[in-house]
Amino acid sequence: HRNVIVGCAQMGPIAKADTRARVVKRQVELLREAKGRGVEFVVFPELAFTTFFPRWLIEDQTEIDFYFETEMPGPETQPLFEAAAELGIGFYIGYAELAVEDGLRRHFNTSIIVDRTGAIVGKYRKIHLPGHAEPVPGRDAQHLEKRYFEPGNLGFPVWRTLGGIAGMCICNDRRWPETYRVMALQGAEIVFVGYNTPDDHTGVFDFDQLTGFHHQLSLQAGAYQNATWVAAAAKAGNEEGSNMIGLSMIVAPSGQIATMATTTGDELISARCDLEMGALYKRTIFDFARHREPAHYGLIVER
Ligand code: ING
Repeated sequence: HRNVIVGCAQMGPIAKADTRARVVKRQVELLREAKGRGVEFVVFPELAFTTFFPRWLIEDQTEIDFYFETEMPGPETQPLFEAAAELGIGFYIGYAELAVEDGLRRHFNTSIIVDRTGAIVGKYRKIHLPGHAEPVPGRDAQHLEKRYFEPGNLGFPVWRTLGGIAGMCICNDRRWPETYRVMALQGAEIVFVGYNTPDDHTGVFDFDQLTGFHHQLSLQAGAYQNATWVAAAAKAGNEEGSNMIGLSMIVAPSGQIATMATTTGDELISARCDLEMGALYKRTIFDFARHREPAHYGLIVER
């Protein structure tokens, strides 16, 4: 057994007016609760320092860039890293990244893994951006991630940490089987994911009423079909008039739900994750080397 106590720090709404300092205070509270429960690693949501701003059409680039971090940690986010290191807890957190590369200002929807000493172990940039680049007429809430972010350029890496192999992704990525498979082919034993999932994505009720089901289905299928743990943390609740689902959860390689949030506010869930659990699945039903036939899968990468 290689047991790790993992927590998901679900966060309730972050208002447009909320300062990063106030948000970080809530995150530190969740870390302290995690310490009390013996948690060794905490998953925070996607875009965890600000409100989910892609719900709005924002024309002024300066106003857009207000939601981005130019350094990580920066002065306002450093207290989170300090508290985590003081408590000896590692964490995943998502944020809007403004990176200057080759003189170009580049905007990514990013997540990082930070170890228990406060050092950044790895970075991921969201590859599957949902929604649109232009506002959809007639919608009060938009979904403009394709307007504000570029697709990630770092692939789906995995890292040795927590005594095992961990990967990460962000929100919409969790709906695409390729996401988990690419990490599982690299040996991932646990995948961390943060999300902001409004319950009116299409405005078609028969679709939107299944938002929670589709969220659970995506995580449980991804975990089982790739024999990996999945630990997912929501930014939830009614945020600036937009209702976002909670249902943060930790899913075992069996596809079973080990624990699930029962509120749509700040809530810590935790579970003992045996990173060895996937091994039996990978020796039997999902022994990739013995059972997969990549020669027949070409269409997946050709189109
Ligand atoms: N949000 C949502 C997600 O993929 C969405 C978009 C909402 C898709 C509801 C389908 C249904 O979970 C982000 N940020 O990707």
